[in-house]
Amino acid sequence: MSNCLFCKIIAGEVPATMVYRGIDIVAFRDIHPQAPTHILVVPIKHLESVAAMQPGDVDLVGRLVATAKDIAHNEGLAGFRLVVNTGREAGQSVFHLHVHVLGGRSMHWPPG
Ligand code: DGP
Repeated sequence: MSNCLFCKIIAGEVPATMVYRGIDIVAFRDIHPQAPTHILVVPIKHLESVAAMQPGDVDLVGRLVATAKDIAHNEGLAGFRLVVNTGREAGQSVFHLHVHVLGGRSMHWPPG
């Protein structure tokens, strides 16, 4: 998508600190980290959100979670939180599906 920030990061048109680049998934550090480790795991395919998932996307979305787990391990996180904001009301601000990997501090529940 020509007007999507994360598509531009994936294409190298907007700089980001990449931590992983696979065939169909990338991961880069969040520009406004909410924890000592805050990484976004993103499919290369433009998919707006979980709400836009089709049956054919189930494998890809499952592998986003698996990649998030591997990244948390590589970052040395003892515990971590995965967040997928879906829709504006839930706090989604970039409409290209992404999994937040947050760790390196104590987390509270419920989230704000
Ligand atoms: P969400 O609010 O769930 O849609 O998360 C979007 C995240 O994207 C938010 O935590 C901040 C991050 N972000 C926004 N703009 C940029 C950018 O230009 N570069 C990077 N690396 N992250 C960004």
